Amino acid sequence: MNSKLETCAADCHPASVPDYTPVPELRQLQLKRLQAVVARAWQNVALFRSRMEECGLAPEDVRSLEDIARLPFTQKSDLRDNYPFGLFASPMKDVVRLHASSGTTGKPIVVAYTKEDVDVWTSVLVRCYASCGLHRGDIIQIAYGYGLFTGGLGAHYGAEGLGAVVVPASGGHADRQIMLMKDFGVTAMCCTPTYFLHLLDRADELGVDMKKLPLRAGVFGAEPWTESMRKHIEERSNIEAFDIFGLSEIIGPGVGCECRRHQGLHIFEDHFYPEIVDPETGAPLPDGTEGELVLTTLSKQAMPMIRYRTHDMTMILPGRCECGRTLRRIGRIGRRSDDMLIIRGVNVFPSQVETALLAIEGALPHYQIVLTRAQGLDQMEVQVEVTPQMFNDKIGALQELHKKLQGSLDRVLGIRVRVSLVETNSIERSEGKAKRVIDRRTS
Ligand code: DLL
Repeated sequence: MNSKLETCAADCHPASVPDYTPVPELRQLQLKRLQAVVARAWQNVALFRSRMEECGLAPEDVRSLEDIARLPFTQKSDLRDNYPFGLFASPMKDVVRLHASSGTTGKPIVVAYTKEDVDVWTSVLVRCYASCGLHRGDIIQIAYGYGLFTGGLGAHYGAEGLGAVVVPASGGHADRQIMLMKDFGVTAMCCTPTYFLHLLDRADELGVDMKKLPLRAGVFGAEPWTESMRKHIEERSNIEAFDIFGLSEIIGPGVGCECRRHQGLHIFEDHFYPEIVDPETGAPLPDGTEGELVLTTLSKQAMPMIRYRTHDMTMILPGRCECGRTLRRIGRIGRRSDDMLIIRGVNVFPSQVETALLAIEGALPHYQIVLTRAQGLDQMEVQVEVTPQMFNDKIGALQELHKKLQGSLDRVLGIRVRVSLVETNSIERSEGKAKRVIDRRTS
């Protein structure tokens, strides 16, 4: 645990009480809410009703939590196909907010909230902050983007709900972010882990020592990051770094969050029901087995999601957390079932590359994967930034580093990829989610 956090009374916010609900009571609540949300979706969402009918099911058929496995899945394509408002279960007069996720191609996906949905969203974020040991009096800077992306406003409402002082910085403008952190005595930072890395680099250039600032916690999410990255961040800033998870389709940030034990992310199960399924067959998988996370919103009004296929690969961790929360935990999300690269017949995930690189001293956690195709064969190049000292050193040191990185990547990936060492700051920095893969294959 980080010494700067020792002084705060963790979990002091009354909103975190539901985190400790006895399991039988929690399961009863989940069943009641599941039955209600299925009935609501059946009555108001044509797509869901027809899918249920195709399976020969009616809402009354949900008699136990296990019955959830009989319900049809919802996919991202369902949101696209019903763009913009086709999956709403509330009349427009009850909707108070729309968000949208950019999507890589074509139209974005749209999500809606009633006033009650926004209140639930705020309440789960308050519980996230409380589980990170934050409370009233903390000064929380939100550097997730504000706007259609759920990160900024979600984190903002939660921090206000906690009673903290909110600095709504939004994304970008690194120098100004650092100035605010310093001048306002910011104690917690919310942004993507890669953006925080960028701030660390920029602070170094500006001669600001993050370790000396009052900053003591980071609530980082919206993209995969590894334990090695956490170590790197914590060592350079002397903060405690927490992983927060969420997705627009379900609510935004705040579906789950780490507590101070850092042994997985607690899912706020009274509002979001997690299942793990085989990504190929959709069959349920037992706790402790990795598969695709499927989530059902238990209390969402405006846009309920029943068995939504997230494509995020993780597992439900068996056993209880030492923190005393009764909420089940998922493992950190390292990869998505749809971001797998197949390089000359071998499956490669970008997160494996990060693990391999950060195992080696001298490489910075700024990297990019460039895919090309030559004579019908896929080629993968990993570009890695190295510390300025390395570039100034004798050529032998660079060759040595190259050899170590190559060896580490060979071991972790199981195939040979090209490694290129590049100068600090030559890989484009992102203000939000990092773009790790540049695909230059033409067909
Ligand atoms: O990224 C919501 C969010 C904002 C979460 C701020 C945390 C903090 P979307 O843009 O809809 O929503 O993207 C959701 O991002 O399915 C995961 O693939 C990925 N993701 C989100 N959090 C994490 C995390 C927001 N902690 C998609 N670790 C999800 C790994 C994450 N991946």
